Amino acid sequence: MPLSSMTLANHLLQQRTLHPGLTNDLSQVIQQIALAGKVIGRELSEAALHGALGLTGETNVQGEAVQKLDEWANEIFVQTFDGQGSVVRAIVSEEMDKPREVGGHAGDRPEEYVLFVDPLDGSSNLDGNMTVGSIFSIHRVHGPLRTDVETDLLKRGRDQVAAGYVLYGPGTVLVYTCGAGVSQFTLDRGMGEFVLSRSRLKMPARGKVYSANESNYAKWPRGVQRFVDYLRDKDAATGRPYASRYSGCLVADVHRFLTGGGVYLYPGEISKPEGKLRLMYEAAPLGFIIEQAGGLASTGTERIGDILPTAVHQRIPLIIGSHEDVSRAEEFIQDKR
Ligand code: FDP
Repeated sequence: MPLSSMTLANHLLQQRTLHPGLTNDLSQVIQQIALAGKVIGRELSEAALHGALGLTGETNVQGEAVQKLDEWANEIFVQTFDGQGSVVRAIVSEEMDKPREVGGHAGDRPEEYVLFVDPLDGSSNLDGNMTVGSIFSIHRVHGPLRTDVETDLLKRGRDQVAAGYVLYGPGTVLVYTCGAGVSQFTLDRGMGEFVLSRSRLKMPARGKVYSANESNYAKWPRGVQRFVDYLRDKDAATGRPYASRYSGCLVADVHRFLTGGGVYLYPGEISKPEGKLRLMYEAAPLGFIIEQAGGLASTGTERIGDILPTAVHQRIPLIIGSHEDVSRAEEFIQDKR
């Protein structure tokens, strides 16, 4: 029996009466992303049977080893939007060096969109049959957009019109915001529809869990080390020590905290201050979601949503999660504690 009869399509229709920014065109883009998510989720569940797991032997624009499914999932997003009449004008993807113009038109609509996407986040989890996800960020553009000029595509996180992710775990889950709260949908495989499973998500102000790749401890700046030491210290009044959980998939860890509270950090390192994660299609969309649910996303010194990117594939340190936990991290990093 479905959890509710509110499908994603109906929800978007209903939300349009409450939120004028959620135009017909934007709803269409979110539904197309949901379709891509269904296709990717179905393939992931059977990938081992098709010999689709494993590496391609190539490295991506970030210098990271590309999984066959990274490339394939990217192609699914491109195909989904690459047709006459698509309101998405360009796609910026982790898996593509340059922005890809799609849609077969050139600025002839009053309003168009640019989609920033990490088609398969956490893809090193694939061989272990563990959770991965697709992260998306949508910006609206008015007037001329030169898709071959990178500066035209550099938008602040706070200017996103929608963001979200599809998580491929025991269930396939879609979470999105368009700036009026966060809603979660679960794929009902029988109906072939994403059905509302949680709405107006609000995360606890403080959690009991943190998530970080602690093998990097020795490379972190002192403030980050002191914050993690603090989380590991024993103090009953503040619920410490926090438990540690790290899945190797950013979006899965952040989803855990969206629902239960806590803090994820992938800080910069002394010799690599920019960190690992990507601003425009990882940190910014997850920051939009988390802040809509009452949490915070920061570099440690600056709100993620305030940063004006300098490149579409820019990396950024990320501390994201419950409001009090991220604020505490900022205090340590800024030497205020
Ligand atoms: P991956 O490289 O597998 O795509 O986005 C990058 C990311 O995964 C995050 O999902 C994950 O949290 C992190 O990198 C894992 O990096 P480490 O292996 O350095 O911990």
